[in-house]
Amino acid sequence: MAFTLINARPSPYGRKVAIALQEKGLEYEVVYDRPWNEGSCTPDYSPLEQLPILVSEEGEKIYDSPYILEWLETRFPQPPLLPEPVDARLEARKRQMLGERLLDFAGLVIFEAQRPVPSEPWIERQTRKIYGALAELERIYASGVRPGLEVDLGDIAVVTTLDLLEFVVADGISPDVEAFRWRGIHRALTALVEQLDQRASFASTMPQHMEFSLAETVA
Ligand SMILES: N[C@@H](CCC(=O)N[C@@H](CS)C(=O)NCC(=O)O)C(=O)O
Repeated sequence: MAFTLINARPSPYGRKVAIALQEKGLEYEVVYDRPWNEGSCTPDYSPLEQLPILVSEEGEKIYDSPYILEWLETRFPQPPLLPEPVDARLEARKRQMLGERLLDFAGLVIFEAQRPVPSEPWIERQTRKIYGALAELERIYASGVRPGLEVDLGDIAVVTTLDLLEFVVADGISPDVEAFRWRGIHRALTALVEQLDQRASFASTMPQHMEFSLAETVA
């Protein structure tokens, strides 16, 4: 079965899906779109008007990255990206949730910074959550609870988010936000990223530059 993944080159949400597809040995082609700009094809595929969207060979349109990951895990359980035992499964899900919410809060800060007059209290509020999520993920990974799988959905969500925090600053999408820094500060997270980014599914899907204007979306 060949899938089509509608994605944007820098998107950490789409990267999670691409990694899961590769880990499961599923064939896919990528169509790149700019969901923020006029002429985007994204609204044709999702009422939520957001990437990523996975289109099956039969034409089923699957959207929202946590749901796409759930869909893939349910339809293609082998090789598993979640451990079978209930406690380990919930633990991996917790890391996935923390990685995904961390990304959401970073997104709020990035978009707020694009506004003509950013709200400092709003940025401070989201920044506290970013520090909190990073500290909690560091605590979890440093405690060595990671289960037997080589990679799981928790790892995928956490590593794609951490890479994105660096990428948005390096690519000029975001100002240099102190709260986005984690490499060398959180040692367990640094070791995790250094290890997994060498894996083929991660190395081949690193975020890449794409021309678009976020400022236009909030002006
Ligand atoms: N909860 C969604 C968020 C996806 C998301 O924010 N995608 C961005 C591209 S990276 C997008 O399509 N933004 C357009 C918009 O929100 O209008 C998911 O996990 O798939």
